[in-house]
Amino acid sequence: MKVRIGLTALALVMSGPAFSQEVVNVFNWSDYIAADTIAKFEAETGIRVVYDVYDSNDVLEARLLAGSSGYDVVVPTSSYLARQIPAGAYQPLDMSKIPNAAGLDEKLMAAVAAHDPGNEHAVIYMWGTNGIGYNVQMVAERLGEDAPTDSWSLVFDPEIASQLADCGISFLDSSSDMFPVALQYLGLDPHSTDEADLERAAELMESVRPHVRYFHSSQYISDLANGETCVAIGWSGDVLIAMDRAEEAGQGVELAYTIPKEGTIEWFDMMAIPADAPNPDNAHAFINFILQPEIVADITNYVFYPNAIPASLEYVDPDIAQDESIYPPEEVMANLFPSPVYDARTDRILTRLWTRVRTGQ
Ligand code: N2P
Repeated sequence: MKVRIGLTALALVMSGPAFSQEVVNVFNWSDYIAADTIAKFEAETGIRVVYDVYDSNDVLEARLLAGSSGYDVVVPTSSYLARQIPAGAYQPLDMSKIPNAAGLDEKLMAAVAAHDPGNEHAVIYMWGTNGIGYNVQMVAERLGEDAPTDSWSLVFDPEIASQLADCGISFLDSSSDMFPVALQYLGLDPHSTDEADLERAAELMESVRPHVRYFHSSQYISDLANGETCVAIGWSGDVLIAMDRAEEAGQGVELAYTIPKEGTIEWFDMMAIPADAPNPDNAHAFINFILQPEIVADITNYVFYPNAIPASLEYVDPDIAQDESIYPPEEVMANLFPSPVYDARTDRILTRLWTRVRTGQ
């Protein structure tokens, strides 16, 4: 108890005006950090954290490429990082200032080296999958026991989606998350940049568009939890956060997360430092702090995404460590594919098609 009071007092003193010059500006995904991570960092280092959130790689990218974002640490998905590095968006990390990076899983870091050659610019923050979150009871009431909750057809087959429209379907508002899974469902290459393929994926999504209540990439957490919607294409941990909130509310909302059998995206979100970060030293300190096994385990326990520090598993809640929707088993992993890297031409096609899908015209 004494220690806790001591730290809080220290944090108060250090965040006071006398120390206000030491700052780190962090731009991270919403619902993506433990409740006490920032306070712990501030108490330990005396560096004040200015924390801002987004729910879209496209929003982050627009800020970064406009320059002078003012951010010191950002968390792009590795497939976006891949095209942002050659655009000069990031500085190489000084690994001598991130000794805890030695604890990163070598296999996972080797996998993301496909997007960041030599792992020079970024380290893994959390990773996860795209899948379907659904309300067990509402879906069963409408589709019976045969509801294809293990398949993308739940949301991409108009016959099925139309029966769920009244309880509310939501899609991620992210073309780079939606096109690959739509292509995969169609049996096409999920990484295809062929305009005809992308057109087919758009037509598929347009065919269910009348049954989709909204497109949003974070709103579905509370809506699923409250029973306001019944099905969401979403990110693994976010659906599990909804599940956790539903349980806590005790209103009898039972949710589940499914990784569709056709396969899905496995993505990695990366901590990186913008080229023009105003406080690069503090950025390195923040990244190093996060990579401590106990700290990163706290985050995993709070947001239900796996991290890439194997030594953290000892501190991860056993229910989470054994949850196959968080840590997919081998046979499911074999069905996952990395998020695609889109070039500027494909990006333009996707933006145009996505506007058409979203607006339904
Ligand atoms: C965090 C969602 C991040 C997942 N709430 C998308 N990369």
